[in-house]
Amino acid sequence: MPTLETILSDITTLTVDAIVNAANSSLMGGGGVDGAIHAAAGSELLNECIKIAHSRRPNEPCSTGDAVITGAGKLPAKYVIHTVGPVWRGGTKGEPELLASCYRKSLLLAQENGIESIAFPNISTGVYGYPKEKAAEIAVNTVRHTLNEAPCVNKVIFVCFDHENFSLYKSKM
Ligand code: AR6
Repeated sequence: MPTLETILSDITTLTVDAIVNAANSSLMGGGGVDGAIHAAAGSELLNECIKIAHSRRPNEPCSTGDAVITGAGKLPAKYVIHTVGPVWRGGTKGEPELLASCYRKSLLLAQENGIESIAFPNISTGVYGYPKEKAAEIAVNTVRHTLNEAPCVNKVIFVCFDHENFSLYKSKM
């Protein structure tokens, strides 16, 4: 059985096969966890993102709910999986399905790449304004449901950066 863990930490410090980035559709970096990951990984990561962006749709290299994978530059992880969460617009614009898709597609990409351990941030709960409790429920349920399609993955870590998310995840595990 794969293990699911919740920790309070900075995701850039983790030695796991893959960390997930809460990116935006440009893949060119930004603030929050995206900014922290690019700052710690260095220019190699941005260069890989630029290459992917150039090979895809020019105005939206990664659509909301989708995910792409790169190396991890100077980070201790081996890979970064970049996924684009939905901006919260009240909950009736497909946000729950799009957020679930981020977790699901990230795990399927992990499986394709032989990744055994993966760490997720609390996607969309920062700048994108997704209510934290609703987001935590989707994260935990989607990961639980998708793991049987990703048998290679034996460890999933939910990395919280604030105490509110940390206690929400603890209560859902
Ligand atoms: N480690 C773990 N979690 C973190 C870290 C970190 N170092 N830093 C922040 N968080 P956000 P979003 C948490 O805003 O809401 C970017 O500009 C943070 O506390 O990073 O998906 C992108 O480029 C929050 O719980 O991502 C996009 O434009 C969670 O990570 C946009 O923000 C997500 O917050 C994406 O918005």
